[in-house]
Amino acid sequence: MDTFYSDTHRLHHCNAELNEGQLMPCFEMPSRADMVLDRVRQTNLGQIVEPIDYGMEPLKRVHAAQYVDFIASAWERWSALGRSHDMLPLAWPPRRTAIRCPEDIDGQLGFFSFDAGAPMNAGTWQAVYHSAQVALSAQAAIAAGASAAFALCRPPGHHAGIDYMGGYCYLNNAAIAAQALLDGGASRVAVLDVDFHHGNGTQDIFYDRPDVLFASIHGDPRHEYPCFAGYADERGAGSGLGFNFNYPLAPGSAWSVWSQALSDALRIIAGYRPDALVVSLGVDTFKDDPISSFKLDSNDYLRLGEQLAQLALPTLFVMEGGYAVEEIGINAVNVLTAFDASR
Ligand code: OKP
Ligand code: ZN
Repeated sequence: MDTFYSDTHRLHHCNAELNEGQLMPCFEMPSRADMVLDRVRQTNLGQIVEPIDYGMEPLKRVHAAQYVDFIASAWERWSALGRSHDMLPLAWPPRRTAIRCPEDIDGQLGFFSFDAGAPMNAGTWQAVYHSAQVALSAQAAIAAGASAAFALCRPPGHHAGIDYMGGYCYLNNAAIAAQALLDGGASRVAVLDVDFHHGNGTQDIFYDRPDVLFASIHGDPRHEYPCFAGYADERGAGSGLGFNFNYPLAPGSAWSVWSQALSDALRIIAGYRPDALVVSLGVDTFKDDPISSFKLDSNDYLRLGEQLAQLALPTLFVMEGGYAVEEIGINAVNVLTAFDASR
């Protein structure tokens, strides 16, 4: 399969994030994408393709226009205040608040985020914009008849909701691509999120809709980030009720447990009869991931690729998390090579 990739991701590189109460260097760093791209080259997975620019419109099909416009112009406003350090939110509205959008940048950063986990620097908007274009371009290959494509997105996207950023995510690349598939004529699209963390943003975007089925296998929110979503009883709302499936698993889960959730999710997806599958491909389920607690090993990703291929659906892989930088390429590309080999 072909890999869609843009060097623009390098422009997004921030200094610090909070982890376990300490400021630490950002785990979500440019070398992550470099390692995956190196592995794509080593394994001859397919061509490496530059994205086409589809503009802002497809981004605003899933995100609120005022949110997209905010992140697009935030750095300019920040630097106009003489600030050249990373941009971070300061405050969020608590329960029982009549939420109004403040006017200054500090207040608006809180208004358009759910945590302080999505810092921005001077190049962040360019990087996130092109990350979404990478997903859209890979999507276009699927729409044009390719059986699979790999969107090597960075930054990731699955924590970004309709009108908020958080957890290293700004624009929801997988959701933008899923919506583009529908806009291109698909009737139903399934999104399977295998990142260690619950895809709360993707869930938010499609929660009340039956045309996108969302399934996520992740660390139990009672113990794991993003802490407030990902419970099994979140099943959708309104006409979307019954089209959202969460598989929260205990910290420390290995392939034996994880693969049972996968089998169930694949059964549900097959029964939905989607026109295409979007896989939010995080490999932070790896045993040596520095911020996660699952115990998959590198060979398990081959099994994952084989099982996904059994669905025999046009499949768009969208890169999400994975912070064991030395192994991120091997693990992510194992899914893709095994997928290609077994269909
Ligand atoms: C983004 B993606 C746990 C800290 C969690 C934020 C993680 C964001 C993950 N000690 N910090 O889903 O890979
Ligand atoms: Zn993750």
